[in-house]
Amino acid sequence: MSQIIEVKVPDIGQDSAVDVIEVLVKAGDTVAIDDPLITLESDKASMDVPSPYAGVVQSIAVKVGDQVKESSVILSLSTEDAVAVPEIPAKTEETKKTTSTALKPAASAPTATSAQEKETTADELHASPAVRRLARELDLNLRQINATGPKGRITKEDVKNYVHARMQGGGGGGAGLAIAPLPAINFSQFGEISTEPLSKIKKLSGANLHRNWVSIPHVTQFDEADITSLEAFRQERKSEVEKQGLKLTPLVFIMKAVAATLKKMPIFNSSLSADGTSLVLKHYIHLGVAVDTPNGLVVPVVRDVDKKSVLDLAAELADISERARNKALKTPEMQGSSFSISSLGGIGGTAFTPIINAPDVAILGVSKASQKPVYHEGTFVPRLMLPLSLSYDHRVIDGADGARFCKQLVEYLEDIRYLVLV
Ligand code: CAO
Repeated sequence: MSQIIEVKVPDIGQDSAVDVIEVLVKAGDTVAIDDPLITLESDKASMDVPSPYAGVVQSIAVKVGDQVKESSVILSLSTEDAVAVPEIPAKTEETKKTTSTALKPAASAPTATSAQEKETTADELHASPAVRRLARELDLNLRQINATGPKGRITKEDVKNYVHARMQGGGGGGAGLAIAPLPAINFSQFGEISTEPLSKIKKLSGANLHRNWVSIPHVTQFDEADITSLEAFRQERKSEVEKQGLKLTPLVFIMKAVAATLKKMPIFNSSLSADGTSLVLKHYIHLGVAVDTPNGLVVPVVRDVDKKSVLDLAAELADISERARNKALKTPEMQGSSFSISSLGGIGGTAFTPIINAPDVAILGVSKASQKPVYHEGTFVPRLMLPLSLSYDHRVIDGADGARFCKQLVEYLEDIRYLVLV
């Protein structure tokens, strides 16, 4: 008959509370006797607490950051035959500071484990015995794994992320390139540190950005557009548009001008086929617009930009950026872009090199417009100049076309009346 049993912290060889630094199981997991449940850490050592029973985890009573002592409840387990095994001591990983009296040694840890742990400890890597075991089973070198746990500790999640990145062709080795992996460094040796996990968005976009950066030969073309008259028009219309609850920023005009330029130069609105032998030209203009959110960068897509008015675009931009920041975008809303724009113009900067949002073949970076002296008919006149940075895939687009695209875009921005002719 099954029964519910509370699993408690065993004798850890000290009276003071220690930190829970990793919870290795979740409700619903099936565990065998001796499977590690949580990892504890004192000032001097870390240790896994193994399961004294086989069963299914019902609920977890601790979380990372909690402090526990001997007899604190860790979790409840439903077991079929709750034959109590003699208390299994926590398995210790000695750290640099460990003294012989610190914590109870790992009675059941095999000698090979201890030898391996000593070797990596000497290299200042921090990982629980369970994580070390997992890395050994997968034949991974802990030194290549990025540590995100407290005090520079490599967690089980770090090992999983590393394997995931390797399977996608990224990770420590650099997408099949002969690049030396970054060493794992224990930064606490240089001063106080704290560690925060990356947000889910950052982990996802990071992997994509890395892939795009190393796999696409980027060239960035810089240019600037005189938007003095565009800005005068925008200021003129701004308050009236605001009465309709809309915000008229330079970006919506830039989107229209980009759409018109893409119509003239459709190669910028294409994707390279998967085998790299042909171009897929898109007969729609869907623009990905990078939005800065507290959780990281997201790129929602504004569809059919060429068919929408500036006011439609202002409304849609406000809606998607608001929903992006509230994590309310649906996955299809972030798919299908044919070209992207990353605007840092509301923040500042004079130029930057945006990373292409594959499978697009180009992305436009927009920086902050500023007043500059421009030489005109024998004299310097103040003009509002908008810096543009176009990154393109050099496998698809030649340098001359990169320069032509910018020239055309500048022409549209300098006299937006042309946009009505497109
Ligand atoms: N030059 C000068 N001023 C500019 C400008 C530019 N290029 N672009 C915007 N501004 C002004 C706007 O007019 C507005 O001022 P007013 O209220 O006085 O008109 C102010 O800057 C703020 O604009 P905004 O940023 O709120 O609006 P936007 O339409 O320009 O941009 C959005 C919307 C969602 C793109 C933006 O908020 C954003 O998230 N940008 C960051 C994108 C990003 O992170 N890119 C990097 C990706 S790579 O890591």
